[in-house]
Amino acid sequence: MSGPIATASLRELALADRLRPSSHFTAPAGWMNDPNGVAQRAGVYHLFYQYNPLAAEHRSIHWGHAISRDLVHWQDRPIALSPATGAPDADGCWSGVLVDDGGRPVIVYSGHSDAAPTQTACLAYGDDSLDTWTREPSNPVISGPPAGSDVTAFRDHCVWRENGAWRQLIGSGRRGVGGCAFLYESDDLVTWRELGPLAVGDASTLPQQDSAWTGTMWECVDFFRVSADGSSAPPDAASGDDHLLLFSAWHEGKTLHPLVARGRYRGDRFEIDAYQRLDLGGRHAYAPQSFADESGRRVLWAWMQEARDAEAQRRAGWSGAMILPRRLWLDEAGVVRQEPVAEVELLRRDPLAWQSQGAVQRAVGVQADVQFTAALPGGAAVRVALFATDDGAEQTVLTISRSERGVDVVLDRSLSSLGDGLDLSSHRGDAPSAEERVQVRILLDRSSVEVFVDGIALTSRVYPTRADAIGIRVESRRGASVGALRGWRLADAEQEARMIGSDDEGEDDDERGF
Ligand code: DQQ
Repeated sequence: MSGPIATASLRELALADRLRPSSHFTAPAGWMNDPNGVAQRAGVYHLFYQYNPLAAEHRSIHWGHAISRDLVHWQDRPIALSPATGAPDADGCWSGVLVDDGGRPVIVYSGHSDAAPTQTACLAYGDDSLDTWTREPSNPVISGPPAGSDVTAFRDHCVWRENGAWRQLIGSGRRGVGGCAFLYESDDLVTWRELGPLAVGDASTLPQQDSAWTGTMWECVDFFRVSADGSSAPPDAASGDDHLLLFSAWHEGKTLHPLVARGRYRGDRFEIDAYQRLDLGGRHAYAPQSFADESGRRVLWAWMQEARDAEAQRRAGWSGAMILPRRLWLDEAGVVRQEPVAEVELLRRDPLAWQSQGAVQRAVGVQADVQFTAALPGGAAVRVALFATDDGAEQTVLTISRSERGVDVVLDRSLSSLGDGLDLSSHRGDAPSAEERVQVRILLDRSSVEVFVDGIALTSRVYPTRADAIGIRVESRRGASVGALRGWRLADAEQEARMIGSDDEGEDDDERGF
C-alpha cells in the first residue's frame, strides 16, 4: 500500500478529479467522513467533520472545522482536534458533538485507541472562536460500557441539558440482542452516572439483508424532539412532544444505513413506535447529525460515502462529501420528511434549457437542481435518465411509479459507469404519499445524486467515465404527466483557497475498518 501523500499533493489530486462534488462541502483533500459538532452560535453555522488530512483513507482521524453564514458557502478554520500520543485519542478523535456549557464551547467525542481497540468518551474545551481546543485533563470521562454489559461496540455521543442536568447517549449494541443507546447523566460533563439503555433494538425482527434492518450496533445516535409546528429542540420527557432517535445501523465493521425511530420519551426510556429508513440510498447518507438552528428548524447533515473501491479513493486524493444540508420534520401522519434547506437555492444559476420530444424532455447538466411535479395514476411512471450519454451506454436511471403503499422510488446504477471497482447496486424504497401528484427534486453534483420525492430522500454516488455523460431526460410513461419542470445549473460553492493542514504529521501506514 502506498504511504501517506503530502497534503498539498493530495489537494492537487483532488482538484484534478472532475468527479469531486463542488457545490457540496468537501474537505480540502484527504479523507472525510461523519459530520460532527453541527451547530449555530451567534448566527454562525459550524460544521466539524471526521478528517484525515494525510491520505484519502480512514485512519488517524482529526476534527476538521468550517464556518458559514448561509449553510452553503463555507470557510475553513484550523483543525480542531488531532490525535495525541499517549492520550485516549492517540489513534483518532472520532465522532461527537458540540455543546455550550454556560457560554463555554465543549466537544464531547470518542477517543479512539488501537490498543484494545477501544473507544472512550472524551472532552475538549474551546475558546470563543472555536479555533483552539484544550483536552480535559481527566480524559476519558467515560472509560467504557457499563460494567457487565456484553456489547458489540461503544462510541458516538448525543448530549443535551434537561431538568438542570446534562444527559448523554452513547451508541452501542447488546451482543445477541440488537443495537442500543446507553443513557448517562452528569452535573458537570466530567462525572457521569449510568442510567441504563434508553432504547434497545431487536436485530432478529428483519433479515440482515433488509434495507431497514436495525443492525447489531447503533452508530452516531442523535436524539431530539419535534413539535407540531415543525420546530425542534433538545429532548424533554416532560414536553409530551414526539421524539426522534436517528442512528446508523452497523454490523461487524459494515456501515449499513441510517434509520430514524419515532416514539415517546418517558424519563429514562424511549418507547419506540416505529422505525423508518432515513434515506433510501442507505450508506450514501450515513452518520447523520442534526441540530436546531436559531430559527428552530431541524438541520441535518450526513456523510455521502463513496461507491469507489478503497484503492480508487486513495488514488483520487480525496474521499467523502457532505450532503447538501436538509430541513427535517415529522408530518401529521408520523412520517419523517426532508428537503434541502432554502439556502441551497442560493447556488442556482442560469436555468436549464429544456427540449421536448414527445413524452421526453431533455436538458444537459452535471451540476444541477431540477424540480417537477409528477401526476401518477395507477400504473404510471416517470423515468429520469441522469448523467446520460446519447447512446445510453452510461446513464443512471431514476424511476418513480405508483405503488400500493404510495410511490415506488428506484435508482438503477447498473449503467451509471463503464469504470471498474464501483458499487453499481440499485436503491429502492417507498415514498408514502396519498396524493396522485408528487413533488420531485433532484440535485446533481458531478458524482452525487440527491433525490426528494414528497420529502423522502434518496442519496447516491455515481462515477460516469464519458465526457458526454451529461444528459438529463425526463420521460412520462403509461399515463404519467410531468408538470412545472424547471432546472438550474448549480454553482460551485467551494472556497478558492482552502486551509491546507501540515503534511508532516503521522507516518503510520496501517489500515483499519470502522
Ligand atoms: N465513524 C466514526 C465513528 C463512527 C463512525 C469514526 C461512523 O465515531 O461510529 O470516524 O461512520
